[in-house]
Amino acid sequence: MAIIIRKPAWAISDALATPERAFLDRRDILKAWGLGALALAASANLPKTVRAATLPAGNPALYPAKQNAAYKLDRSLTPEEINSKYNNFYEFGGDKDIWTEAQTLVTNPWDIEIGGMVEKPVTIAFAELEAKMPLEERLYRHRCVEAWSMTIPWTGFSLAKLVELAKPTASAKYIRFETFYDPAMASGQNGFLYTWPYVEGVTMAEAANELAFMVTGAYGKPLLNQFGAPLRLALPWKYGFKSIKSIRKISFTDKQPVSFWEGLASNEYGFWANVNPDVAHPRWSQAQERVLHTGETVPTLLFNGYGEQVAGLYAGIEGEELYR
Ligand SMILES: Nc1nc2c(c(=O)[nH]1)N[C@H]1C(S)=C(S)[C@@H](COP(=O)(O)O)O[C@H]1N2
Ligand SMILES: [Mo]
Repeated sequence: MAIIIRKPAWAISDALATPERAFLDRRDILKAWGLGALALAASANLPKTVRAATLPAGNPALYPAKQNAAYKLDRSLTPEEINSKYNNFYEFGGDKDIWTEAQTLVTNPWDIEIGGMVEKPVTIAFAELEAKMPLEERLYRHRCVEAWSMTIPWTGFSLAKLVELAKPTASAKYIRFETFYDPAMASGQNGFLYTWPYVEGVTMAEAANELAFMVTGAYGKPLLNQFGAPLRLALPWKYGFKSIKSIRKISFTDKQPVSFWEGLASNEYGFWANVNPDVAHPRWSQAQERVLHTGETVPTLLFNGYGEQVAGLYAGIEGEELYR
């Protein structure tokens, strides 16, 4: 079987996309190659739509949740029809139209492990978490590092509430989030180019900021698979890749997590990834963005327009690495 290496337009520089240089000398990649090849062979026998008919994880009776009027937008919402068919979810492929592939994601049952530096590690069923948390709707902007943007009515609860539930110890400095790893379910996890699972992280101070939002729904309904069901993050002042989808594990740690894209190309995708129009990506300008549903090109704003809420988080931390 031919193995197709698909280089995402934005993700990897030409130099890094050369397997010999960047990947083949890394033991974990070699390991992933071995596992990936086996999983690829196995998944070739599966009909593509076989898993689509499972129950969704979210409880429709909890949606729509009451809108929190503190989170307003200066532009119109991106229609669900457009947003739900233009996604980044590399577990299902590197194209924007992976929403069909994402229907193989099984989200019920779905357990979330909360551990690391906490008083007591717990595994909680998504349904229990969703029922326990005070759900609200917020209108948020989303700015992808690829210089397109959209606006979404998310439903969820603040990350701070989850921290309260988890009871981290005083030594915790970061939260590390991890997506599922299941190459038989997610076609994109069969490749050897990426180091799965997808990982992201924030500092405890960022997690305590009211804007940091755990998302369980969108457009007044439980999350669709392609949006990262059943639970994802939304960090609207950061580039979109920080907003990790389909979270399985949440761990508290004193080590700065190395996130998925940072591990692949740290010169292009850093840990902080705060939106800043004045700091160009190594391969393109970040000064402007294309609004997905109107096609307009508009100026990008510092912290994606959320500076009032988040600029204080970075007082005393200097340098361009905050913005890539
Ligand atoms: N697990 C996982 N989370 C992810 C991604 C991904 O590929 N896998 N892509 C990120 C990127 S680059 C963006 S822009 C947003 C896209 O979210 P959307 O498809 O809901 O617009 O999800 C982010 N979270
Ligand atoms: Mo993105």
